[in-house]
Amino acid sequence: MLVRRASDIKSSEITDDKLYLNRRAFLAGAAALALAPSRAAAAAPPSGQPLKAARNPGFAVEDPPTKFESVATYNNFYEFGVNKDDPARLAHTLRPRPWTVEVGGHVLRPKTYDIDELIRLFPLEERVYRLRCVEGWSMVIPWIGFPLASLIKRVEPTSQAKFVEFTTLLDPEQFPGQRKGLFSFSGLDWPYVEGLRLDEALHPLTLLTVGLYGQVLPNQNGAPVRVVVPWKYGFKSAKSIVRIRFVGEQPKTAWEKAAPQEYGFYSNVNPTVDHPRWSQATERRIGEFRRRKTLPFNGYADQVASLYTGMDLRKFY
Ligand SMILES: Nc1nc2c(c(=O)[nH]1)N[C@H]1C(S)=C(S)[C@@H](COP(=O)(O)O)O[C@H]1N2
Ligand SMILES: [Mo]
Repeated sequence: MLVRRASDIKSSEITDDKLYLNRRAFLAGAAALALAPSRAAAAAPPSGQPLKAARNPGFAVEDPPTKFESVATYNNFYEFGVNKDDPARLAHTLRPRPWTVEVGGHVLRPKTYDIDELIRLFPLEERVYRLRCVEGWSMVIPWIGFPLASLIKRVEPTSQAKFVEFTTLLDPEQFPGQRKGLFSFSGLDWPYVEGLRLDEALHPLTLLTVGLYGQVLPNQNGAPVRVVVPWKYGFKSAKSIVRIRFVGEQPKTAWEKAAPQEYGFYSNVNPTVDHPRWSQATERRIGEFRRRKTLPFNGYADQVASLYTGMDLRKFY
C-alpha cells in the first residue's frame, strides 16, 4: 500500500483468473501436506486442520462470507512480499509451532504464554466480521477466536497502562520480506508493530484470532494468532503476534513510521476522510463487481462510535 500508487494497482490483481491460479497453487500445497502424515502428526495443529467453535450470533453480519479461496489467496502480509499472491505462495516457511506470546509491560501478571495454552484458556467462538482494507477492497470472514479483553483481564493492567502494542515475529529466515534487498522492499521497518488504545483493546469486538472458516488459521492469514479489529482498516489487525505489551505512551506503528501523513494511529474506517492518494468513500467487496458504499466504522458505528466522542476524526485519522 505504500510502494505503489493506486494507478499502479492493476485490475488484473483482483480478477478471478488470478484467484483461480492462486487456488491451484493453494490446492497443490494442501495436497502436499496431506501426503506428509508423519510431519502432521509430529507438529501441533498445522494450518488447514479443522477447528471447532460455536458461532456467536451476536457477532455475525448479514453479508455472505467471502469465498475461502479468496480469503486464503488474496492477502496483505508484507513479511512475505508486497503482492497479493506472495503470502499464499510463500507462507509455508512460517512455523506456527512452537510459538509463544509474551504479555507484559504495565500489568500485574506478566506471562509468556505458549500458544496452545492460550487457546485452551479461553473458549473459542466463531464470529463473522467485515474486513476493510485501506486500499479499497473488503471481505467478510468467519473468524475463530476469543475476545482480547479476556486475556487483558487475566494479566491485570495497572493504571499506567494506556495503550496496547502488538508485535509480529521478527525472523528473516521465516519471512523472506524481512530480508534486506530491493527485491523484497516494502518501506516498512521490521518487526511490524501495531497498537490500540486500552479501551479499544478491551472493546468486545476486538478479537484474538486463531482460525477462520472452521479451520486453524492459514499461515498467510497470520498464524498462529493475530488480532482482528473490524471497525479499523485492515492493517491495524497485526498478524503472527509474538508480543502484547501494555504501555503508557501511544505506540509508534510500522505504517505511521513509514508514511505518517497517510496512515494514522487510529485508522478507523471513515468514508468521509480520504487517503491522500485515493477516496475512501466506496469499496470493492472481493467477489463482487459493483462498488459498495463504505460505512462509517465499517458498519460497527453503533458499537464503537462512543469510544471517540468529542474527538476530531479528521485530525485523529
Ligand atoms: N504482520 C503483518 N500484519 C498485517 C499485515 C502485514 O503486512 N504484516 N497486513 C495488514 C493488512 S494491510 C491487511 S488488509 C490485513 C489482511 O488480512 P488477511 O490477509 O487475513 O485478509 O492484515 C494486516 N496485518
Ligand atoms: Mo490493508
